[in-house]
Amino acid sequence: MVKIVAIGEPMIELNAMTVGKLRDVTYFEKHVAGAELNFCIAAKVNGVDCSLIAKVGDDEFGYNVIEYARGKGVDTSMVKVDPKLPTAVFFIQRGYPVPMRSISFYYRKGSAGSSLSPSDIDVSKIREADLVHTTGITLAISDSAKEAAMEGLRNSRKSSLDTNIRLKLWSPEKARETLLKVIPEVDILVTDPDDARIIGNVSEPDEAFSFFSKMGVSTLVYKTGIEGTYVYHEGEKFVQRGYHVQVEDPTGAGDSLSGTFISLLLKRKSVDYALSHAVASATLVVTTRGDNEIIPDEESAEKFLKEFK
Ligand code: KDG
Repeated sequence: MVKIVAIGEPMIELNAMTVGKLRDVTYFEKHVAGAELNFCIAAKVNGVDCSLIAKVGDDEFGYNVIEYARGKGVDTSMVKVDPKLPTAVFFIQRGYPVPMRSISFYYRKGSAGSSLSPSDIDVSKIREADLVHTTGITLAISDSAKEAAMEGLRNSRKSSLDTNIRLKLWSPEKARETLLKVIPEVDILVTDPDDARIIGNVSEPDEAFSFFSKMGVSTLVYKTGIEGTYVYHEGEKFVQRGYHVQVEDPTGAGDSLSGTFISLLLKRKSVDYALSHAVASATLVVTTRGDNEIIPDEESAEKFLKEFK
């Protein structure tokens, strides 16, 4: 069976039940999230084994993360429990100031997850995996987490990185400087026009591919939202348009897209098949609160695609 290892911080998400300013929200709904865990769940739903390398606190939220991830079939044997530091939490403000968009507010400084370091990386497990995945979030949360991610990428047989630049975690300059160093280690790059502008001052899909392929990226997944997702792979270009649906909360959609696409590609499905399923998955994720509960398996994605033709 195909096997992925993902490196990054899982968190507890407290999602506003109502739209508007967070200060006016009374009720929050708890979910388990974090970009790399979302990716792992998308992989597992699509029939690919995924192990998460991470740290959580010795607290209720830490055990919540572990039990939830396990329940979704993610291998948590490399998730360590830190005796002193807390599990990170973030809140989601929805629909304000831009309708149908969400904003994350992090409570993660000094968290167990951000204390991840190269000593938490089991290199033998990394070498056994078909693919190692991480994101710009792990590169941003601390120097030790960045080094851990680098250790994983350097020792991988194949790797993927979602740039996922979160400007609450680092400046555009720091993001650019770091990603320019890390991207040459990566085989599959997932990014979007906002991030590509920060990294290489490029935004058009072909221009972005030309920029990143010169850095050694062999496959580019370029998400432009409803306009479409572009994939450049083995000398060919593929496009899948997005679908208009009612947006509840877009958080996590990008992770379900990349997790689904990369897993199906590793399962040797065609690019068209993997991409259409990835966009179906991301489309469903935006219709709900929570980052990963609604991710469809292959059969359900097929039903979606039949209906939306
Ligand atoms: O991509 C979704 C993530 O942004 C969300 O789950 C929280 O990992 C997270 C982060 O750092 O923003």
